[in-house]
Amino acid sequence: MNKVLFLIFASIVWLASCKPEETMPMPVEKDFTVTIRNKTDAKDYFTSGTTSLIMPGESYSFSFHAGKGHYLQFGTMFVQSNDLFVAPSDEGLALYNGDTPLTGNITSMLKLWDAGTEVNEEPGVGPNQPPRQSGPNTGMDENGVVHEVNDGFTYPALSDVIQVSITHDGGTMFTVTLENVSNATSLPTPFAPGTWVVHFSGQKPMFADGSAASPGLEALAEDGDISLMDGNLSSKSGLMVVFAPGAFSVGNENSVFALGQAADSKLEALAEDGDVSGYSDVFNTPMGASMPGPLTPGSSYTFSFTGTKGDILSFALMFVQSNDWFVGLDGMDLFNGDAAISGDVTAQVALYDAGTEVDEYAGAGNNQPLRQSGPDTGMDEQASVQLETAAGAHVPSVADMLEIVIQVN
Ligand SMILES: [Ca+2]
Ligand SMILES: [Ca+2]
Ligand SMILES: [Ca+2]
Repeated sequence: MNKVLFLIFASIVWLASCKPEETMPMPVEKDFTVTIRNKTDAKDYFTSGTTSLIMPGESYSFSFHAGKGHYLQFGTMFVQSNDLFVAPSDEGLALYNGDTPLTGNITSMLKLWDAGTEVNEEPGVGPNQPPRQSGPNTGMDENGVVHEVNDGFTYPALSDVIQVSITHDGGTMFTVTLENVSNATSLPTPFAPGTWVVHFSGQKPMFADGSAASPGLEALAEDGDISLMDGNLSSKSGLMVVFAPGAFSVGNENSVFALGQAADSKLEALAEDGDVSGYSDVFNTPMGASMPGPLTPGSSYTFSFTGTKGDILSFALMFVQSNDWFVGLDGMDLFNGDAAISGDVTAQVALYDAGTEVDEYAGAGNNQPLRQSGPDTGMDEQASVQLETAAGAHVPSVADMLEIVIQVN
């Protein structure tokens, strides 16, 4: 063997001896952080709507959902006037007295208000009143404040021109009926299109006694033009979206919840009352806060963990304006091959019903956390964990409520 061949041979032997042995692969392990942000806007009022023109002899009804702590305000123009309108007191009507819903004839709770925006003329005669004026916003400016009418003119008793009643239709539903009974008086008058709003204690959503009228109230009270008032109320109305502290699991199974199976007691407490005390891995303190608290509009929860290739991530957090709904992630793979998952994973998350408490209208049910008398209050449902597919049109989609991002650290 010549020297060159020997060197080649020796190299091959050496290379062969260096072939790595079969060893266990290093586990692929990463540190992750999940951020759950409530991307909704806060709402001032629960819901709002409009009423139609009501001619003498006609009536108009509207319905809405409301729970304990909700109030009703509404207003409609007394058309044979310059700027008078019929409404309850500026703080609205409490829809519950303790556990008892407001029902029956509520006409005596209404007042005839003067918006203070246009100088009053004799009712039914004035040339700047809608049936006779040349156009909207015609008449002498008053530059006053909203007050009960006391202009020296004679008006029929309010109960002789309008009758208003409210029924509680069961559950959280109410219906209000406005009836124009002014035909039998000396001053038959239409009632113009108006607005209504379901709001909270202490709010004055349409006007304040003793304060100048808003432009929206001026148009409602002078011309029955509700476009401004309705736009303002509807833009501020809606379901306040809040989530409670949640729990998560990382490993080879979802140990937070099991789709299609009855909830255990720790999931029941999480889903009905936002109580995560049954879980060891929880997230409960909004970013920037020093104490555990709810996930209100604009705030975020975050939690971190170490994941190994093959692990799945799950979590659940209560949708507070419900009886037993939660938003959950059901076992998302943390790795794709050896690559750790990162980015926006909101599309993997869904709304679930824990199946432990019968559902009421979201945001109004009196057995939901903001209104119930205590934890674990409400009718037993005895169902399994299911996707919630009939939440109601007023409940935003998960993608419109939350942004969920996973980062690899
Ligand atoms: Ca006028
Ligand atoms: Ca339920
Ligand atoms: Ca409950």
